[in-house]
Amino acid sequence: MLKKFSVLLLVLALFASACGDDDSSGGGEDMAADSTDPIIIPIHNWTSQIVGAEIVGQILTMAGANVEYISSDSGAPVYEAMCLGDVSLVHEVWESSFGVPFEENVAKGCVIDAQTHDTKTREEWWYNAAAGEACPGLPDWTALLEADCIAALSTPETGDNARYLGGPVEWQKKDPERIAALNLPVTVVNAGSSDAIWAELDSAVANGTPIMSFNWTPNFVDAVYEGSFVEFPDYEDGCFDDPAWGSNPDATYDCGNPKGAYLKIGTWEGFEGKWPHAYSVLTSINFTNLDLATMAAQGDIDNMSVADNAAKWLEDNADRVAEWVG
Ligand code: TMO
Repeated sequence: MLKKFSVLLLVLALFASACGDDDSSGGGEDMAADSTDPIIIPIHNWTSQIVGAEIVGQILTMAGANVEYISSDSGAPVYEAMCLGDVSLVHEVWESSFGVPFEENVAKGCVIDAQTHDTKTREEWWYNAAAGEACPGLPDWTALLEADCIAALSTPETGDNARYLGGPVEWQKKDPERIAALNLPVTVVNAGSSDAIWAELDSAVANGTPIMSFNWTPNFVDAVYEGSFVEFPDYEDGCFDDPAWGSNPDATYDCGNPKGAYLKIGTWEGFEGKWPHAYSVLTSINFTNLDLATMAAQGDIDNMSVADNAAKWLEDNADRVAEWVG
């Protein structure tokens, strides 16, 4: 809006001065208008992302853009689609889940590392209070080598092994690799969705049953359930790609996931050229841990609809949003 207005002013000024200057007189870059083609925003399968997609879309709409949504796999396929221009942005690139396909496509040049949020993320195995009682050595991962602990976490489905409830496969966790590298008597069962994890957590807590599952921060869990992340050997460069690193000299992934990991915005390489104003607005968006935790809690604890959740967040953060929109 503002941009259209300033374009109009400039046109009037040129007209009034009856001066034949062309674009080269300056301001040429500011003058480039955004394409009216829609900016395509993917919707993934966890609450903060779904709500944040709505918020980002509304912010870009305030900036004059047209936006469209598509449901999309959150793993490598979304970055391949972004390379083709079929998806315009991903506003929650979690390092631990998606860093590998994201960085591969950034290296190719077809995806742009456009913005790093202040949010610091962690994605890791997590256990509830009952598991902590059954496995007094936790959070240290070597507790998962103790027979009593493994027995407490085993189910008919996993036999003699402990059960680990992983996230959907598309979240690209290297759980089987880690289990092999650290020789853990653990079997992974992948949940179909984040809601499936929360449903199991809820009933395990209600029944006082030990459970070990995938979890991440920021989300709503800290506010509701008692539990902790398992502490594996600290991630360092090399753990994921150099077998010599770590306690197992023949295997990668003998460590935990990175702590304090990034959350980024990635875009299609053609984004800035096609929608320069929207790009500058998009890259001023900066979500904090509290922002993501709030979006998650409003959805997963308060059961707000996506529309109400996004509207409330936008209202509660109107000053920041106004600054981003410019
Ligand atoms: C990618 N996720 C935040 C669900 O771990």
